[in-house]
Formats: sequence, structure tokens, C-alpha cells
Amino acid sequence: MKRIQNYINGKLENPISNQWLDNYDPSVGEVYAHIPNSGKEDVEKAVLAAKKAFKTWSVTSIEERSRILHKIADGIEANMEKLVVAESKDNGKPLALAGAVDIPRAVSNFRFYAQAITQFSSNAHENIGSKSINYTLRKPMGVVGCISPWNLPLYLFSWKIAPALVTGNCVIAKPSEVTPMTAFLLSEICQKAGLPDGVLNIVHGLGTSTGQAIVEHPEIKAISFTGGTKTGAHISRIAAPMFKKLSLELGGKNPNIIFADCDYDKMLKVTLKSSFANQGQICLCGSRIFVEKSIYEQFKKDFITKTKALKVGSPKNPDSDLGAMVSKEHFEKVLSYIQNVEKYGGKLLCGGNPVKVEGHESGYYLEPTIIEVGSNDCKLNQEEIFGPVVTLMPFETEEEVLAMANEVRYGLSSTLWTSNLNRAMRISNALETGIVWVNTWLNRDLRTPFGGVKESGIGREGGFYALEFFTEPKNVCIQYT
Ligand code: TXE
Repeated sequence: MKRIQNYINGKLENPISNQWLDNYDPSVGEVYAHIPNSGKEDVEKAVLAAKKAFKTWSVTSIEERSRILHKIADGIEANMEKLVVAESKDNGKPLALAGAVDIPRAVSNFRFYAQAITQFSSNAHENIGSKSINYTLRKPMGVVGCISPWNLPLYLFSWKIAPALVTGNCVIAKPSEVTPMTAFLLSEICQKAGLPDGVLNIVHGLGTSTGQAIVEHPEIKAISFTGGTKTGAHISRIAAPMFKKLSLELGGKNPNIIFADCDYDKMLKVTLKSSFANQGQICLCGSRIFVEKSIYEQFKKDFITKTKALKVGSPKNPDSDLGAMVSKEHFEKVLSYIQNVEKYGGKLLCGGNPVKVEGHESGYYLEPTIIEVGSNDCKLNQEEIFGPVVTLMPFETEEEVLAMANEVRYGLSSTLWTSNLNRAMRISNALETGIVWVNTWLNRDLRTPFGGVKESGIGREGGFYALEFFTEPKNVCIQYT
């Protein structure tokens, strides 16, 4: 059976304890690899390597760091097919999705930050009256931690480590134990790209032990984390007394607001994606759909018809719109919401059943599911389900829908469908989310701030925001005569 190894100080190695965890292929429900069950001692070894490497990496020229990031991107491109297959097998997502989104986006993340650093400048403030000048440097922080989730494994892993590395930090990174394979393959690519030893260290293992050891380590100055809100709160409690810098990208319960004056066909097509892409396991999915009353019945009918036509099947099948859910545990969590649909204040309109895929009978497949709810207060509209499950509800006025959209503890993203510019401006200004999409969804420009408000987290990733996060401003004031 394949063994994934840690990447510490430039070498691939077994965990010190020689303890291993099972890694599942969710499309068939079988273990296909083992991953290190790393402990504190592995994290300690990685931190020592990173501290040593920091002395040189932090003073390596921007051109050289940028060149190495481009070489890593070249390495991902050269291994595209292998990485696409690995991502799909580890996560259960359709091959086509991994090939169109996940792995190409990992390439873009490295290329984007390889270029962004060359445009990231310092500020100077001259004060002629007092004959002094202040200039503000952006210094790398030292050793930083990057912890990523399982829904977009290499995509989100690279989204964090690329800006961390290019700013001159040395990194201790942990991918999700549920989907560790592409991060492991990335370590081989980094070796070949000539990334100096110890600059990036990838330590595999459980969140509660390996992840916890990273967060607790006093020499790790910053943590960039994407994952569940509960875990984010736990990390904050540990990190706060050590004054660590934190960037937390957490859960969402995003509204998708549809007005009767929208481009109906486009809206329907995109809403199908924003509901069920990646089996609904994207923090940006629009899981609460609010539809203006005058088109509610029409939308309900059309949306159900389109949803029923989606094909759930093997990730390897090019016809599959939805693949497998990421794990048995997550599959059961999502299913439990559906099984309690009436108790939780909803009515099942379509889907809701596990799917038996021929030849993959033990895989974790679920029908795309639409639930009608009578009120925004219900559990189904207030808790992040994070699966192929959306709720539907009509509204009558702008004020009413805006209040419902904002009456939730999350605030990551929102989508708005209307052709009325004034309304689009009014509502996008008033929505309490970090990201608003108008007449589009998941339309990403890597220069823009990415992150949420309320319990969706703190800080922003993307563009110069991530470069700022991974650097410490240092002001120097000089007076002259
Ligand atoms: O995430 P966890 P889980 C949401 C989604 C999902 C819920 C729980 O609603 O149902 O979170 O998912 C590491 N110290 N999202 O439990 O545990 C863990 O090993 C340090 C939304 O799978 O938060 C993994 O690498 N690290 C989300 C990472 O945290 C710890 C994407 C995320 O796992 C840790 C995923 C600890 N104590 C889930 N405990 C999004 N925002 O996109 C765990 N980890």
C-alpha cells in the first residue's frame, strides 16, 4: 500500500513514532494509502529546519524566490494529469472538476504570487518641516503555519503557502488528513524545483495532534487556517495568549438572492453550479436560495427539473456532475440534516437519498437535494451543512430579503441576481458578507480580498492582502541636518 511521507528539511521521511493513519478513496469507501500520524516531535523537527533555513531564505532576492515559485508551478503543470487523478481519488470530486479547477488553480496561485511580490513595494513618508523621513519595510515573520482543509485540497494549500514563501518566510504546512495526497506529491515537485531545504516543511497528521502542535508551537509566529468555524475558534483561543497573527477563513451559509428582473436562464444555470459544485462542499456555495414571490413557483419547477437531471456517479465517469462526498463521517453528517428535515423546519422537494453507484457500492454518494423552508430562523437555514443541499424560500420585498440574508451568524459571500442597477448597489452595500457577486458566482480575480465577516473568520487572503499578512511592517525614521 502506498505510503505518504512527511517533507522535512528537504527530505521525505516517515513519522518519528512510525505511526500511520488510513487514507480513504471515498468513491469506493476503501483505504488505499497510509499517512504519517505525526506528533509534536515531527513538528519540532520541522520548526528547527525552518528556523535554520530562514537565515538564508529571508535574505534571498525577490527575483530568486519568484523564480523558484515559477519552477514549482512548472512542476505542477508537468505533473498535471497525475495530480488531477490523485486529487479526484483522494477527495471523490469528478476528474473533470479537478482538471478544470483544482490543479490549474494551484498553478495560478504559485504564478500569481511569483509575480505579485515583484510589485509589492514599501512606503516612504518625507517630512520636510522636521527634516526627517520615515520608511516602512515589510519584513518576513519567520516560521509560519499553514493549515488547510479537504474540499479544495491543493488549491487551498497552495493559496496559503505561495504568499508565505514568496515573502521570505519558512513554512510548516499541514494539509487535511482526509486529503493529503496532492500535498505529498507537491513535496516531490518542490524538491525538483530547487526549493532550499527547510524552507517548506509539510507535516501530515490529525488536526487534533499535528495541527494542534503547529498552533501551540511558540516559535510559529502566524497561522493561516481554512476550515470549520468551531476549529477556528479553538485555534484563536490557543494562539491569542501567544499574540500570534491569525488569518481564519471559516464556514459560510451564503444567501443566493434572486429577483424577478434577472437574466433568468443565466441565473438558473449558475444557481445549479453555486448549489451543487464539488458536491456542495465549497465555502462559497449559495446554500440559502431566496426567490422573489412572482417567479417562485416557476423557479421551483425549473430548478427541480434541472437538479433531477444532474448525474451522480463515479468521479472517473466524464458524465458525472457530482462525485462522492469526501468521507463517511461527512456523508453521515450531511445525511442527518436530510433525515431530520421536517423536525428542522423544512420540506423535502427533491433528492435526499444516498446513491448506489454500480461497481462503487461502498462509496459515499448523495443525491443533490432541495428543501423548502418556511422561515429563515430554522436550523436548515442557520447551520452550515456543507453538502449538496440547498434551501428555498420566497420573499416579497427588498427589505425582507435583506434582513433574512443578514440574519445568520456567518458572513462569507452572497450572490444577487437582478438587472436593476440601483437595487444591485443598494443591496450589495447592505449585505453583511466579505464578498458579493452580482449576476455571477465564483468569479475570482486573485488580486481581490478574499474572506468573510462575523463567524466566517478574520483577515483576508488574496492579492497584496496575503503578502501583508505574511509580513511585519517595520518603520524606520531618520532625521537629517
Ligand atoms: O474541518 P476542520 P472538518 C466546515 C464544514 C465542515 C466543518 C467541519 O461545515 O462540515 O467545517 O469540517 C485541521 N488545531 N468546513 O472537521 O476540522 C484539520 O486537520 C489545528 C468549511 O473537516 O476545521 C484540517 O487540516 N488544526 C471549510 C483543517 O484543520 C486543526 C472547509 C480543517 O479541518 C485542529 C472544511 C486543531 N485543533 C470544512 N483540528 C471552508 N471554510 O472552506 C482540526 N484541524
